[in-house]
Amino acid sequence: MDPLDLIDLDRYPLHDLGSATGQRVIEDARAQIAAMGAAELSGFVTPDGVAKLVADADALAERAHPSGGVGTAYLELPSDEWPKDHPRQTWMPYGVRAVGYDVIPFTSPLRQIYESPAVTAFIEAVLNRGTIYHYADPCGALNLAVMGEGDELQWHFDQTDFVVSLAIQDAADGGDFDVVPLIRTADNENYDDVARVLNGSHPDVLTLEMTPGTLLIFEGRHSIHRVSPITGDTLRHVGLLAYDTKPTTVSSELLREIRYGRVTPFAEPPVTWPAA
Ligand SMILES: O=C(O)CCC(=O)C(=O)O
Ligand SMILES: [Fe+2]
Repeated sequence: MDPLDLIDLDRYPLHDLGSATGQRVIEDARAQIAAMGAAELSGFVTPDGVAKLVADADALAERAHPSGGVGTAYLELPSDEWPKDHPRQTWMPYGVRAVGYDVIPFTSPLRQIYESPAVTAFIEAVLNRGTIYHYADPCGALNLAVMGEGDELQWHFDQTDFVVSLAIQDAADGGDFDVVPLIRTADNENYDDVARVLNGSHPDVLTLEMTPGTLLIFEGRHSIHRVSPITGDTLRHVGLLAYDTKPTTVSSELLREIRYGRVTPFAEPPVTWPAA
């Protein structure tokens, strides 16, 4: 299968980025990122493509490793120097299940989209910050994030410059992607505003639609965001496509252990699950 068959090439001509439509799509996405730190590309995957991604995600869900507990918005252990009520000391619950790249079969349409050179070239063109590479971590390069009843992701800033996510299936209730765009800069943490987000009183929280088939190119380092708590039986499925501006970046063993429940990746995606 050609993964471009899953993409709406009339709206997003990945096979011909030099065309007028291709150039306009890139310009629009860049303008969205400049204005709000995120480009939300709805209908990137066709309805037929989404149906294939949903079937694949439902089959892959049993391979997901659950992790959960509490975390801060800064994804690190706070120093004791911060007062107890400071955003750096504010702990919030999270729960998510992750299917790692090493267990996603070669035939998976999500994997094929991620590995498509045309998809990488498109994201690279939108970001306009030089060459990007697939993240070199054997577990972290591509994830299917599966979230069900009770799962959520706490308010946080990402530690990478950008994240690309592909919305596959919505939860019945909750599971919204909430964001306060560009709330901090490299030189101004803006803790007062962050505190308002964490205590629920910030007036400018945006909820991004993320209808299935949407590709979101998101600069999460300066835009605080969360996935709201999920209720109901329908799983929320999101593909997380990781890239880096360097070709060799990998995750720490600690992160792998927590997120995937293993430090050593599978050499090849297992054919059956549990792996023999
Ligand atoms: O699941 C999502 O939509 C966002 C995930 C996210 O924020 C992250 O992995 O850092
Ligand atoms: Fe994030």
